[in-house]
Amino acid sequence: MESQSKESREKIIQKVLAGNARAVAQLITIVENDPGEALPYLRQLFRHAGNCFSIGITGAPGAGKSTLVDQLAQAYRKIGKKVGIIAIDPSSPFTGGAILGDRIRMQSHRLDPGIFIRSMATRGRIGGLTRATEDVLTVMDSAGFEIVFIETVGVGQGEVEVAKTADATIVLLVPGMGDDIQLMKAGIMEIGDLFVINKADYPGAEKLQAGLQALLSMNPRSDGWNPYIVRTVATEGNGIEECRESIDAFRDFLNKSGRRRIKSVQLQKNRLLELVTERITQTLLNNKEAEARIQELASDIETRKLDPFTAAEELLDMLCPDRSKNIIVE
Ligand SMILES: Nc1nc2c(ncn2[C@@H]2O[C@H](COP(=O)(O)OP(=O)(O)O)[C@@H](O)[C@H]2O)c(=O)[nH]1
Ligand SMILES: [Mg+2]
Repeated sequence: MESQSKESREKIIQKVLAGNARAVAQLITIVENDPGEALPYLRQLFRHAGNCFSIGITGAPGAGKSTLVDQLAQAYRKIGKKVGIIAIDPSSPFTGGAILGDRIRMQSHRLDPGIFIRSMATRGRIGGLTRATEDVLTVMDSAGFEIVFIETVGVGQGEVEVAKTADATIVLLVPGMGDDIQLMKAGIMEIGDLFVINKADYPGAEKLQAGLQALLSMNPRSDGWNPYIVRTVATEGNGIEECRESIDAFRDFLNKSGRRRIKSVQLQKNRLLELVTERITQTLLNNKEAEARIQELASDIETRKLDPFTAAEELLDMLCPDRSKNIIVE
């Protein structure tokens, strides 16, 4: 039984590496539904990944993210790139998957094996979604998708987190939506490597661009990159080439300046620490004795018999009894 499942696992991995869309879809489903089962796949695929450039897109609902991503995907197809799209979907558990628009989108690309679209339901769990998105990226990356777009649902903190896992982040704005004020509030300014003013057919595009330009020049970035501002009418395909070139310019900047590696190491560090935290929590919760003790400790903390800081130390001692003898000493 064990060897048989190992064999079928190996088959799926080989198919993913060969870029087989069905196998990619199959594995992503495993990643979404059962992160534990996905692990042996991800372990193997990981070393084949690292070649794709990922682009997070954030902007208010209705700003035109999906339309823009579709256009950009076509633009990259034209220059022969394989493109993946991860659409983070605000769907409720009732629809359980893609919203109608995205389903239609997926169908329109179905005949092109060079485009792979996958939507992922948030179901209210942004934290886990960041992890799942990274894993899905690993799958698409190892399957040979060279450009992967991650379309988020909005501009909240969680979306910002998801967008930050990408190599580049596009912030999409629309004239006349009071976006200029929102920008400063949400801290969105700092995450945009490229600002796209979509629906430039609406009045106020120039004014928004000028305001944005002013804001950007008042807050120069420490890495030396000056974010481009591009105006698009995504529905018409206007400005799309310029947008793609701007993405490529940022990628060149990242590579030439060495920022790509620095950024990537930072991302891997965060990821590693998150994984360790998760594993520690799991290890404790999977142990009956520890779990019971956690319950007791929580109860004692609640009645103020014990403070949470001391309790945390006790749990760490349970995991690692010889802590004081180890290299990590406070
Ligand atoms: N007038 C105009 N409408 C656009 C433009 N881009 C997108 N739209 C429309 O805006 C609506 C929302 O677009 P969508 O891509 O679904 O937005 P998302 O929610 O950000 O993904 C759709 O009806 C699009 O056809 C544009 O540049 N100009
Ligand atoms: Mg959308």
